[in-house]
Amino acid sequence: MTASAPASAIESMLVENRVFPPADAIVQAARVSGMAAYAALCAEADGDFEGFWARQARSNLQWSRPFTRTLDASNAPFFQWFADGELNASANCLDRHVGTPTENKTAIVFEADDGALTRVSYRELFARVGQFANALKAHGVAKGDRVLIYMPMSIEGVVAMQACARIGATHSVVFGGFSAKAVHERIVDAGAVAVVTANCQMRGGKELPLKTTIDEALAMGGCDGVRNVFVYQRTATACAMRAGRDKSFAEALAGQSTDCAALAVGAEHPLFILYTSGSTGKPKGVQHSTGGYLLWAKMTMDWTFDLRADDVFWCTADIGWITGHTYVAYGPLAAGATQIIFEGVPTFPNAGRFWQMIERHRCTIFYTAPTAIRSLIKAAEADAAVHPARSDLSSLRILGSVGEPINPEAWMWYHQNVGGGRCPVVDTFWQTETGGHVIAPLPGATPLVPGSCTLPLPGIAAAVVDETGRDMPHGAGGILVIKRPWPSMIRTIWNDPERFRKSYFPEELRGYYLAGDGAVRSVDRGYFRITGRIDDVLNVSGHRMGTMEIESALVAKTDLVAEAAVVGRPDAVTGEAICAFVVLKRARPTGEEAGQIANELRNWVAKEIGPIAKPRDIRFGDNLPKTRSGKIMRRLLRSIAKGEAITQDISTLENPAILEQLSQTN
Ligand code: 6R9
Repeated sequence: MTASAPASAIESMLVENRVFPPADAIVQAARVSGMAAYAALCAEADGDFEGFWARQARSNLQWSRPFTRTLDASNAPFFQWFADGELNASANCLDRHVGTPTENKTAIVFEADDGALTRVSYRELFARVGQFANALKAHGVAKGDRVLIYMPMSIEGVVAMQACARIGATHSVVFGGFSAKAVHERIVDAGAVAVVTANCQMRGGKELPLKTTIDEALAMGGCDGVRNVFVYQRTATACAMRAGRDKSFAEALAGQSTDCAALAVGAEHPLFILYTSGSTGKPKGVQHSTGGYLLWAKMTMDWTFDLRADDVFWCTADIGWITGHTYVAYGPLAAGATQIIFEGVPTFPNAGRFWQMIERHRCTIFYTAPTAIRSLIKAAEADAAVHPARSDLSSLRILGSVGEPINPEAWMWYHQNVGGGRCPVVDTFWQTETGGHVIAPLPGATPLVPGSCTLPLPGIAAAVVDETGRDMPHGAGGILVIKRPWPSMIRTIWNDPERFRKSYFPEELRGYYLAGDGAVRSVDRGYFRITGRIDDVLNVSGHRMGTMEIESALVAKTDLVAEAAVVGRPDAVTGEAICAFVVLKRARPTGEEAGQIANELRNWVAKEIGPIAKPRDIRFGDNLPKTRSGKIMRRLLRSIAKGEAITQDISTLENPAILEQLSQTN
């Protein structure tokens, strides 16, 4: 762990003096109106922490049984919130709107890859979720069971998640880009009893199979617990169906009533497990609660996005990631919003797709990742026909960014070219583990500074500290922590409470939550700027990838690979790019042969983890730079990957000649 931010980041922080205060009209109409209102909420949370959260929980959620206790810290860091209260997450997303004027409102506008549209109202969604929930029950899925969901972006994917929540089953959604091996690992770790998948997903005009991946995963052994596989027929293309185990949606839903009473569960009941990358080779099953998680999903919709009844909200994240959980599957529904769900990719049929969709649906709140913005900037610069200026974006009122730091240049482009200079850009910092936004501006209050996620939301005790937990002065880089628990925080790592404690609450940090990122606060405003991960986690296109996971995948190719080390290097579009240094069991290849083997290894990693984990660069060496005690010197590899001269101290390096060899491109 390093406690210092890169000098360049601090420097640009100190010179960033563009400030964009919210326009008066926006402030006046906002839910949290002006900085005084923000400060008042912070003061309320500070002064009466439990009272603040209890009031929010009572006013934002419908409880089947009211809670009497707000926070139970007796078994810290295994905090419990609203523990004796009971509620149902799906009831809080659907039933609460049925019988109100919202029931006829469009809940989801689904735009398929080919542009076809499907709309469902809250009442229709309520019925579809009820029917799917009954089908799950009829197949023996019960409260506490785990259901693995491997679905395309679709109304059906959200229905599957909501149906699990409705009957108290815990879902674990796996992103459709993960391989059979990765799916298998998650099925086994979660102990899933059922899988919900589709024959395929449509992306960029192509059919990508999903069900075959599930078949492969289930054939790997250890999945005997999986009794049912529900298959959504996305297209007419047939897929193999195993009798007794596999059912099409049509078959499973036939004859099922659309009425399914939502099961009230304890507030701490695990709503879902979502696997994410950590510093070791094994992904972590981040476990979230029902009450605390949903509370923050709803509250941040209202606060960060200043949601209004007539908004058309669009979060482009896949339901396989946390952003797609909180800001597609739960938050917008809990808040009664109309949202857009998009099946395809931003570049099909052309790179103007997002802008055309904003125009088509009169989208008002648009939430996407810096990687997407940067790649669309590139595309717009190369081809004026896909520039946002070609679309009518006047419906937009708020823009959001998530997943990685947004560089000020991309922020400015987004603000000007997409937001027409009038829409606040909310740069939202959060993580799978935080459940929802933790550091983010409020659009009707916070003056914006490009490249900064600004200030913690009320109730979130974020701080920058040194390695012993002491506060760092503003302007000095350090470790990002959250000093007090909050309702939507991770509850544990599934099957591994010890890893949970060690990863997030290390002893030397005084019980603070360790985010795993570095941060620095500006001298003038105390604004946070995230300087990147301080552990062995990379952020590639906003997706978290563990370097150890990729290394394990590479060395699993035992006929070829002797040793591998993976580092990240900065990339203008994807944020970071994956670079692998590989020692083969045969002579170091060069030229064409090196290219061939590199491709073979890339495809291997795609099979082991998924295409998103494919290394961009692969360099072969006779060895890796190591200390005399045998430790790989990753900081040297990072310099080589960047193509920069090595200026670091190499006195402990055992084999200095290797640096020269690895620096040559091969
Ligand atoms: C929501 C999500 C979490 C990691 C996090 C950090 C990076 C996310 C960011 C950001 C700078 C932002 N990150 N949002 N860095 N500014 N606005 O992305 O969750 O996939 O778990 O990734 O992403 O490094 O630690 P997750």
